[in-house]
Amino acid sequence: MRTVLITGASSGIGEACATVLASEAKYRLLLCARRLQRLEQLKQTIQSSYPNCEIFCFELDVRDRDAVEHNLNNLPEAWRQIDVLINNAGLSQGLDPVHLGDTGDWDRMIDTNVKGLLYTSKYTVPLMANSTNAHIINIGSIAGKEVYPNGNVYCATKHAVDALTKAMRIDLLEQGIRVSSVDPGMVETEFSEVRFKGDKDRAKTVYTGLQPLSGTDIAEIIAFVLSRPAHVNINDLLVMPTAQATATIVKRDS
Ligand code: NDP
Ligand code: 8X3
Repeated sequence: MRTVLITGASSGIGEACATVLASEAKYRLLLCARRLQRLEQLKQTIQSSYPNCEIFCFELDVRDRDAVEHNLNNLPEAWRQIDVLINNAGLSQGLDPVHLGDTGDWDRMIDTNVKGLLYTSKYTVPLMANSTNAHIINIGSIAGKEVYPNGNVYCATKHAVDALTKAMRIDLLEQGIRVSSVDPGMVETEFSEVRFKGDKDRAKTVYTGLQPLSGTDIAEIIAFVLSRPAHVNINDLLVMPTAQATATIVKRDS
């Protein structure tokens, strides 16, 4: 059994990762996010299908350095060795040109997508010391490979994730910790609702006339990356809907 820590497991890709990994009966799940109630509900749902799947949920805002340190240093005894970290917690806020951008949005994206990923990694790596099969998967994005109009700060945070994945692969080489990134294009989750601050209609238009990826599509790919033999590392995996050629060029049914 490998113990997996998933950040941002209360929704979308993180939630799907928990469900898919539980179905494989090879993983114990440590789930965190700010919405603890959603995590507890997910735990119940998963355990109603997979009663033997061990799950521990805790509330965590990855932007809070002290909370990340405290929670990871004070996990229950049975959960103090971690084999897999899925750095998934992240968000986009707003879609405006730089000179009109909201600085609060910028702070939330940088603090969550970059600093949150760093804090979680820093305090998880020591818990991987006794693992014989340690693996960190960072969730990047097509936005970490390209820059698109008004995507400025979100794209910058995902370019930073791309750089940090490469850096962590170098820094953690001696410890034998594999580091991969999985970089999706459009995935229909709560992502666009969060970007547009609850405007569900605007969020829906992002996916109108095409079939986006689902959280499960990404989770199945993550399960594949994790399932490679210990001597094989998938460094970087970019995955797009068939109807999406680049960040902005998509084919929609008319
Ligand atoms: P969702 O909005 O559905 O899920 C985001 C998750 O991140 C939620 O569980 C949320 O939990 C968590 N989260 C956000 N802020 C924090 C925080 N400060 N501390 C802890 N958890 C936090 O979106 P997705 O599933 O789509 O997003 C997951 C990842 O995938 C993100 O990194 C995103 O950038 C990336 N991505 C998404 C794509 C897409 O098209 N959807 C494409 C490419 C990459 P809670 O609110 O409970 O804290
Ligand atoms: C999310 C996908 O294209 O909105 O990372 O940046 S995109």
